[in-house]
Amino acid sequence: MSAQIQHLVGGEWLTGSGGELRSLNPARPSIVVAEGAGAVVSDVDAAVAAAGEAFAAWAATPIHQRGAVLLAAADVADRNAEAWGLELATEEGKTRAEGVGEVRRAAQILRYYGNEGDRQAGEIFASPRAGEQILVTRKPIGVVGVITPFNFPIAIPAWKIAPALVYGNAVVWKPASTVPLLAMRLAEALTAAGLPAGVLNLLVGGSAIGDAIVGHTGIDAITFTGSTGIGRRIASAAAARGVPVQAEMGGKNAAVVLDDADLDLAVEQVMLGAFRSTGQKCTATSRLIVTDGIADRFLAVLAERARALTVGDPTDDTTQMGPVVNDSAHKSISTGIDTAAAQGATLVAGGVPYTDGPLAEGYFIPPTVVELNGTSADVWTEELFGPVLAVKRAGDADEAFALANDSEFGLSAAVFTQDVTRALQAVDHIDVGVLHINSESAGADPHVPFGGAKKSGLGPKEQGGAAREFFTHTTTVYLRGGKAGA
Ligand code: UN1
Repeated sequence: MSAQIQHLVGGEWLTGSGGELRSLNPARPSIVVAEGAGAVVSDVDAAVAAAGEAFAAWAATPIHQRGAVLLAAADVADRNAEAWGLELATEEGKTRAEGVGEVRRAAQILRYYGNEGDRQAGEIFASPRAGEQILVTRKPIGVVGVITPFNFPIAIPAWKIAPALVYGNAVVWKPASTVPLLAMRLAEALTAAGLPAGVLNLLVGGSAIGDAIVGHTGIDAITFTGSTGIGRRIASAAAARGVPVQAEMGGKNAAVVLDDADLDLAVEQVMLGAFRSTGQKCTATSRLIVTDGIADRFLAVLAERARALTVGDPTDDTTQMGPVVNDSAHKSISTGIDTAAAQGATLVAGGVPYTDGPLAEGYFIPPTVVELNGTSADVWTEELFGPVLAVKRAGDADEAFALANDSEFGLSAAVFTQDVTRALQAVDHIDVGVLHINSESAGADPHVPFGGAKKSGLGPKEQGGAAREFFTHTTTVYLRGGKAGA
């Protein structure tokens, strides 16, 4: 039986009055995971009003108390990790193990921000005037619009909503309409943990709801993760209203494998980077640059591993890679592979659609590796957001680093070498927000900054101490005693 989609406004769970929404199981699209009516634009007014009303009392609540709510929500998420992880796999398509891991990761993020009160420390400056000190205090911004993607249906919302809340903001949240069930689970965890009514409002719906949030005069800041096209649209609408934006957008992340790399380690990590979560991560490895001395051996082993990957229903524990999220993703990725072939790319592995059996019924794409021999192809520049890896060879490390930078994006990269000099050159030369030396391009710890360089990101970074830059503003206080001449 499918779950009922509901919206959370002012502490009440409501049935929507908009168009019918359904999240389908991408491995078996005849199965409906959650269904119900979507939100309508007037719900945005109600949600923003509820958030505005709840804001003052929440902002005035001591940060340790706000954190205690997040800590309790982390416990709820951990207690439900197995059940919600299975739902996540069923709704989004990543494997059950990854789904359970993601729910636990959301709990870890909630816990990290739950302890934020203990880390708050301010700044005091010397004053050029006698009897005065200058201090800097932090305040919440107000009502934050949160717009999240399908690919981490609980972890990305947690890493936006947890800092928003702990710093005293109220939230109006629109998740991707492909993953409403997991959004409801996070909202449930927070309400069960005692979050006051109206502090978090959840509206499930399509782009009209997102646009209404972005354009609403009661929204004081917007945090977004998703495609570059939508991110730029949000950023320009927000700029017109003078509203700050934090946008995490596309990636075309390179793995660079140099001649001296440990081949087994590099193959294993490139496989994880390219194919875990079916390549549906903004941090996934979608480009591979391999230097000539190791290229033939590396590509032979990589092709063999890619072909041997067990693709199937994500709830089956032998499955290593599930489907992509929905029909339109399946179509656009398949078209991307066909275009690559038409533009002269050579198929190294995969690339041939499944035509019968359960893999043809679901939104499955084979793990695909294509090599570009001196050709330029869209698969090198455009994010397909699926299990497709485009390969180029390089004569030496300098050329390899230059190819890694050959993208308008700059989210993450991975470099495989055992030569510390080369590793340090990579740090200097590769222009990305997140660089992994000898590990895959995806992955992010909650206590360190996350976000991209170049066209991958806009505004302050996420996670760790960086999140405070976005979710608070400062008041600089010139503090003097009140007695004349004292
Ligand atoms: C990760 O690499 O584990 O949308 C997290 C995304 C990123 C998060 C990546 N914002 O894929």
